[in-house]
Amino acid sequence: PPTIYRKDYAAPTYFVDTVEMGFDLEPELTRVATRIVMQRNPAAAGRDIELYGEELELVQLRLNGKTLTARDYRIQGGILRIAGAPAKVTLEIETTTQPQRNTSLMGLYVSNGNFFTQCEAEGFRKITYFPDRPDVMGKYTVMLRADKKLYPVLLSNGNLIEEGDLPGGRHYAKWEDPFKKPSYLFALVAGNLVCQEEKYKLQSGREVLLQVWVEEGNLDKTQHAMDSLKNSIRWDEERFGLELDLDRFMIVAVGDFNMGAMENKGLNIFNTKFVLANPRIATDVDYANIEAVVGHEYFHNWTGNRVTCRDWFQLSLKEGLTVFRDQEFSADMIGSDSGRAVKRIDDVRVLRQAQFPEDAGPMAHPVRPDSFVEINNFYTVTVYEKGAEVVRMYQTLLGRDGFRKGMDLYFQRHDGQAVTCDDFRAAMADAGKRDLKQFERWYSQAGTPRVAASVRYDAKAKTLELTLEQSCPPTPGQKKKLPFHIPVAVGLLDRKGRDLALTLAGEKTAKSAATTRVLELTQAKQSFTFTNVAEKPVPSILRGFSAPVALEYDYSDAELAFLMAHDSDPFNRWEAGQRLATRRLLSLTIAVQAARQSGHVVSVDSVLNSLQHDSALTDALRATLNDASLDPAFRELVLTLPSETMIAEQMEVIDPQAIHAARQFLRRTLAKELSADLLKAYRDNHHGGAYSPDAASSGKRALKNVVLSYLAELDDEQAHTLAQQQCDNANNMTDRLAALAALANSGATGKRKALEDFYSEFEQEALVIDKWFTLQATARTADVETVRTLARHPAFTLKNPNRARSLIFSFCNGNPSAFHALDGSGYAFWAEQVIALNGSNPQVAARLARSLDRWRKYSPALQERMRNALRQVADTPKLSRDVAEVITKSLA
Ligand code: BAL
Ligand code: ZN
Repeated sequence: PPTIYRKDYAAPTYFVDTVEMGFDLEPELTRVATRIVMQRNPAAAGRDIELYGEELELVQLRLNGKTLTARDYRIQGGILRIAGAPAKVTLEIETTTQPQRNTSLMGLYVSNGNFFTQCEAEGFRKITYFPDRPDVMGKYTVMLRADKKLYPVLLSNGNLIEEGDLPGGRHYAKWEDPFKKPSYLFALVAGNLVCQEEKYKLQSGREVLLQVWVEEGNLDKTQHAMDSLKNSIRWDEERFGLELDLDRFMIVAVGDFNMGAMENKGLNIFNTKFVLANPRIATDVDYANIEAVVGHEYFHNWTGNRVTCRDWFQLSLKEGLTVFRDQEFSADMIGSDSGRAVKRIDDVRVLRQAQFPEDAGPMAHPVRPDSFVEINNFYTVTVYEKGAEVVRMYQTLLGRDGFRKGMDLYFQRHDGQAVTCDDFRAAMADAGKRDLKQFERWYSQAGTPRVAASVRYDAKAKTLELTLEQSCPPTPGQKKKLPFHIPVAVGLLDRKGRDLALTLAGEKTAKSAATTRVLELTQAKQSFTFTNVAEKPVPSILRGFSAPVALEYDYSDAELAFLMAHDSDPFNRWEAGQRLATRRLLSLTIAVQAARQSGHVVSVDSVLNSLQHDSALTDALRATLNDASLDPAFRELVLTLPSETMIAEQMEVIDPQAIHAARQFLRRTLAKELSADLLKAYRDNHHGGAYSPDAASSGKRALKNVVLSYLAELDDEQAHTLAQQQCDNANNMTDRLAALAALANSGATGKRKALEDFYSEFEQEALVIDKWFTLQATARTADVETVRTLARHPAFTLKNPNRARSLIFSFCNGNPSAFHALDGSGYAFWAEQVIALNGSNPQVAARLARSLDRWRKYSPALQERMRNALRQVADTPKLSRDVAEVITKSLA
């Protein structure tokens, strides 16, 4: 399949004014009649009309009233071209599609008997022939016709302008979207659905109708999504002055969905996972995710819909920006400073866990990619999460008010347009009167920059010189990197752990100088001198994670423990603990490897136990655990050791089993050493009473449940009893699931029964059964045979993306020591699943295909087995473009 390059961008040959569509909805064969009024782009005179179409039956094509025959157009490589058309054109196109047979979940498809669409990025071309590209925007009127009994609800974008009955038990609804939009924002829903609705008054006084549509039986799970929607509307008014521009805003939940949700204009379609919640079925994390995703899709109404992308290389223009907005929304909804910090740490954890590895692997790409084979493969953590970090850096550099001015200017300039990342950067630079030329490299260069920091204290001169040196490893197609423009937030702590007031050389000493300064690193190597530094301080660098870089600084264990105890910046306080734990985990991993190599007959544990005891980490964790002045949610984060994936990223050659053994050993050791403190923390944070998902309550539950997971490491009667009691008495899914996980990872006698009871109780709740599969796929005792057995369970199906993710993805990505079994059985299983998914749903298949993309980081023996599995997939006939791109790049 061909590669598409950003540099080849050409404006469309024709622009669209209006689009009228008529759908006769039938699951087997849906007829779509489309009338498009178009005008030639004056800059593209003499060029063909270009319409994209995939898997369509073309029934009829008329141009300005005249039926075209096969001689009047060409269809090649998914593009229908008409040469010699006049400047003003009305095209009438009749196509048919087969929604029931559409397992790709792109275009028009059927899920549980209802019709849904997904058009981003290039799904509209599976509905009709169309200039299906984001820089072609038109005004849509849509007529839906369907059987009234089977499909009583007919929805599309914008406003309902007409509805009524038709002969033969059918009915119709006509929708008109007052705003012009690109085709990727088109949507329709038809089916047997019910809604929770509310009138909501905007700040301007205008009243709008909000609806959350679900299948009957789920109406008791919509309140949180509705609340989140109202909060989102209010937040965007307050923080960015952006008002909902429609009279009606709808969210529809669907059980079969490739992504999390989709921001179709006025008709957001959501994966049920990000809509449905009540205490019985949803965890605290689910509640938080629903709020974030509802916010995210709503915020797209301005950042994405009103101002959209010129081409798909600019995807981060809307995604990075909208993720940043949803992160800020969630942080503001928590409200407290400590809550904001917890949210920040969570977001950075995701970035490091998923994006840093992507940046270091064969699929590494810039936030604004230069090329792709299949755009679906570029809905990545780099475009989304690193993109959000790039947007956050504007705010760090310009300040909150400066950033707002930049946003205002962006909308002033580009409302109603399809634009580029450069346009956004220009708005920020112009509004802030800043030179942001070099900042462009965050968009064009892939890879995670390293920043190495060192300090020199001059006691006599009372100065501290901080030297920052940046570099960026090579990535595919980019050998050499130029320096980035990096905001580095810095603080200095005195001996007592207090922040020093900071003055840079050349500045006048202010009485109340700031204690955190944002230094701008723009050169490969740069030094900054702080004056009036009375004693040698401990530096706190990259506060709040002010840039998406890997910071290297040679802290001693004592300094890290000191920062853990004192840093006023909660992010760096947490970070110090993570550094300390990583250090310990890496040395334990090496010890495991050494023990293995020396052919020790004794257990690995006894070798580790004989290592010199290092109490720095234990003492620091104990202090944090017992510090009641700290937010429980923050304490939970500190107590959570870096994941196996995070440790793997620190190793030259990844050894999944050694990492696992080391981490488990450390968890067990900590559980033993801290058992009394853990038990106390469990009791202090264990409350009965009604469930509420608010940040304070969920923080307590998080702390209690991480404590339970430590206690469960002891695998003794006390731990089993605690877990069993919590499992039996829980009044919410967070506590229930945490207890079940503790049991499942233990030798408790009640473990089998607890899993069976859970299944029978929630058999009808698909989202809970997903959790049941995930829990077992990631359990410590799980191996590939466990997962194969579960895959034969009657409730398992590869056809439903959530279910496939719950078992297969969870095992391949979330259980590294079992997945990377030395005999290669995990890889053989992976290949089977990728191949099976490739036939039904290429987009989901390609996601799974990425589980092996870091294969070169493993031992030669594992590499060989992974390469074989990759080749097996590569050699599969009829490989989709999606999977082929991932596999080709992995093997390159
Ligand atoms: N635009 C695709 C789904 C999302 O990012 O909201
Ligand atoms: Zn988005």
